[in-house]
Amino acid sequence: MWTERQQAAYREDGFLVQRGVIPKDKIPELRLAADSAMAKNAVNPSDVHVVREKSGPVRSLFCVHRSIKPFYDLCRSEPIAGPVEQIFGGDAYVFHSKLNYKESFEGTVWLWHQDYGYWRYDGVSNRLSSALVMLGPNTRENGCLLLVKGSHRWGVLDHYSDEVTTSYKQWCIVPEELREHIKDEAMITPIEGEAGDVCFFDCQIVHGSNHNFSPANRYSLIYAFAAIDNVPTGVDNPRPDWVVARQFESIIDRD
Ligand SMILES: O=C(O)CCC(=O)C(=O)O
Repeated sequence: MWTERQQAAYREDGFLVQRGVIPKDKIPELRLAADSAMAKNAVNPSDVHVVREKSGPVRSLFCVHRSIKPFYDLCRSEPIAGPVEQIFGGDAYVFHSKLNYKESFEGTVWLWHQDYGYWRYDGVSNRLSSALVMLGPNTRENGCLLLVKGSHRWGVLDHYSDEVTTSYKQWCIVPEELREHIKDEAMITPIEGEAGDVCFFDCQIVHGSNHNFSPANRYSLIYAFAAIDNVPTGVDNPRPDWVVARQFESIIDRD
């Protein structure tokens, strides 16, 4: 569980990185699950939703918490579910999950955005938060997550839908807004780390990531969590259930 100080840091900065909280002996099992899901999906894309780079390699596997047991168990384990319960002051469910994989030299960018820049159109409030679990080294060279500290307090900035930069249609912050708000490169924090490190971040924090220019594949597993009573409602054309939950099972084990 987080200390008072850690909770205050999360509220102030909009994120908190915890080092080595996933036991080292769990990592091979998680990596194996990731690799076999990607290999399986080359043949049979049935359990999870696959998004590929324009050049072919997997970019993201969505909905990995539902059908892949080690990923289901991980988001219910204390190092993840404990802080999430503290963030919301109560119970939570998985709003969506994804393995964001960046293949060596080919994995492409995530343009600057706030998750709530588009999740707000799913009929939920902003009581949403994500946990990024590193399943291998995340470095500047391989395209680690980049966060703008404190930007979760800027409100929701103007977004537009980008359909050309990568293979994935993404809501991104308009460049004028970025120039107005991010005046100095020092405001950008690269979230580098090792397998087993976890970064929790607020759904309104401004973030993105670069191309993987390195010879190493990057593995980032992201769970987006919602407070248990924050369920999607009142949307005419809901997005598919691989990206917006229709099941609201609690991640907190009360036994
Ligand atoms: O995987 C990354 O590098 C960034 C992912 C991201 O920003 C997102 O999924 O919203």
